[in-house]
Amino acid sequence: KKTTRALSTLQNHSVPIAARVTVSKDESRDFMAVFPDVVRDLTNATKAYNCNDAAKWFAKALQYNVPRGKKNRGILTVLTYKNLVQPQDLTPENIKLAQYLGWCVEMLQSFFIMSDDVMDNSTTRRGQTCWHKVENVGLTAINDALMIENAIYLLLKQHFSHLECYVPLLELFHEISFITTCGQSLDLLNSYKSVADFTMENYKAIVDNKTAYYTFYLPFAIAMHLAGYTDPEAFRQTKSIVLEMGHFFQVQDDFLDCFGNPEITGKVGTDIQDNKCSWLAVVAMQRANAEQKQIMIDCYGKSDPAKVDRVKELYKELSLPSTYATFEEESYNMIKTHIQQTSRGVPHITFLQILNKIYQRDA
Ligand code: DMA
Ligand code: MG
Ligand code: MG
Ligand code: MG
Repeated sequence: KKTTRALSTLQNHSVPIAARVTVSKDESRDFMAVFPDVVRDLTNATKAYNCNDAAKWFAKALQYNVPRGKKNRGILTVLTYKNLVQPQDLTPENIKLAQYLGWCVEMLQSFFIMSDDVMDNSTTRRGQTCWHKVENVGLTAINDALMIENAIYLLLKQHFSHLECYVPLLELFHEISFITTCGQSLDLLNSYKSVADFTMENYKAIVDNKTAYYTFYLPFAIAMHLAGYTDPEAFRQTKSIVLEMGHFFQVQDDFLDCFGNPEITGKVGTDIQDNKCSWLAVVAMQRANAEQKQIMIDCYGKSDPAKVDRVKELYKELSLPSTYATFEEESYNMIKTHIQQTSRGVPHITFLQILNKIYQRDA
């Protein structure tokens, strides 16, 4: 069995060799250039099952749902891989493998957001109509999401089954998908509770599971496997840092749901209407006096636009935007300190690049 060799000295954390790679327009363009190959592989596979009409429809669903976002998770996979291997291992073949893995992560993301938009009753995503709201799609979106999810395993088999990392990759995709669905379950179950019962403890369980694992741990861990990492301690240290980043990332998502600009985020928020246990709602309830708590109880989780506005007003009265700014800065500093304390595995610069990319994001 072949393996794409890792630089063994990096495993005990010495000088990062190829770590000067940054997120550039080129990186994004190179990544995008592989997408037509992905669509071709998958439509050919669909046709091979004698499903020609399905192949055509699937190509449409892939084009509409997979490549339109920021592609952070896919590009993160490629960048991390590039940072982990020796320059001589950065062959076109190995880079292409990392890009394929990146597209597998993007497909997982598409599967989750297509399903999430049905469950959250959202209307826009990535600056376009949500797939299930597109004419002649509707609940077909559920099957399309399942096709995209399961197509990940066709790609993995086709391109990775000859490598030693194949089984660890399969296990990671499966395990992290399961964790994410557990998080989505907690997210939905909490939204059936009264806002008065939201707690920061529950919030943490929701966001770590629904977001942090698949957004940050999955890209790092699969890149480490592709680069030949096997030291469990390196995976453990990576996980503890990237889960903190993921938590921070979802707090940002919750803030942007209410206070972001839909022109920039590409989506219109629904957390207040959906009675979500969001960071803003939890902090508001912690801060509110009896009268303000009553406003939350009366207005939160209702679709009436006047009630939604009242909640937003209350968030401002409670100075949540400035609390958020402070939280963001403190989290940034705390994660940075934590990164500096790690001794094994991924070079610090890789984590710092990603942290700097998400710090003060507006989309
Ligand atoms: C994000 O939750 C989690 C997943 C698994 C998509 P969310 O509903 O806050 O996401 P968004 O704001 O993108 O709809
Ligand atoms: Mg959701
Ligand atoms: Mg949502
Ligand atoms: Mg959100």
